[in-house]
Amino acid sequence: VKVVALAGGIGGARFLRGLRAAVPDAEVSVIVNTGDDITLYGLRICPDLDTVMYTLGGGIDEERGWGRTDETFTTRSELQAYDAPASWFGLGDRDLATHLMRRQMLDAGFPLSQVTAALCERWRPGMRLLPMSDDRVETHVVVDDPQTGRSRAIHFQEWWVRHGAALPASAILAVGAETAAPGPGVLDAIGAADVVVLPPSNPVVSIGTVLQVDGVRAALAAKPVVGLSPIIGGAPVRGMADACLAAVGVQTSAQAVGRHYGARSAGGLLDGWLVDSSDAGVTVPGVEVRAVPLLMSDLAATAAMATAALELVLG
Ligand code: FO1
Repeated sequence: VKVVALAGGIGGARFLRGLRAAVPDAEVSVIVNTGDDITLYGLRICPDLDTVMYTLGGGIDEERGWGRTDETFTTRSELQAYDAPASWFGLGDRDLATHLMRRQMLDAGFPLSQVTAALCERWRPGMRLLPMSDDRVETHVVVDDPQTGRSRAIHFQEWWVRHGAALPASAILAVGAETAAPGPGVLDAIGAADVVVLPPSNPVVSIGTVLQVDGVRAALAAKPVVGLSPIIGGAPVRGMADACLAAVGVQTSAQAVGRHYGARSAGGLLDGWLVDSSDAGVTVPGVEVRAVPLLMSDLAATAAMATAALELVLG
């Protein structure tokens, strides 16, 4: 079976580990959000690509959910001693090696997709990681500045990491998405897929950004699509998806997110929508909804979620 998954960071990465365990023989292509990417100190930081790569490759810090295991932050402390403007962002010493490699390959003229493939030769994630685009797309968040009373747009990472998504957002914009071409292999992978899975990733800044890349949404219209709710009992399982949903006027509930994605038969995306057992009773017109346990508490529980998702649309 050929599976395409769209993915963001931690939630997507953990789900993919379950998917790999559930269907080890499946050919899985992951279209990864690059809207969270940011350039700091001249380095191109790709949090979602790295989170997926490290998680599937056994190199992730399990507790934080991002960055490397056994990480140290000596370089960051040194940067803080210089009062470096971006020292709010925690780039670890081990993680820095990935970024130096990426910088060197990008400088040598390789596109992000090829750089990602090269980095994956070390991590062997067991699936194909495809950046959604080789073109630069950066998510910005429009916030009200209490000092000036004016709105201003800040990079998603500044909003998320520096401000803990606590500044109320009035809009979230994927800058560059309108002209970004899909990355090599992205549309072909969807075209060849038997099923497309939307993992329990952030529906706005992860899945929502991938969907803005030219041709992706249209390609999905021809395929069975199943999604897993990142919202359980009215709250995000992890992360601050509620702040992102509020910015686009969607309630933080499994039902509202399902309806936000919408039924494929009605111009939306979904054929199937998996919600947590505690959200049984959710309805999305035109979509088959099933309630199963959706907490990714361990690999077996996550693999069971992946199996339920595939069964919902493939039978
Ligand atoms: N998240 C944080 O909350 N604080 C950090 O300092 C931080 C650093 C970081 C470095 C590399 C990386 O790949 C991810 C990092 N993240 C950090 C996670 C990331 O900012 C977000 O969780 C994702 O962009 C949202 O999917």
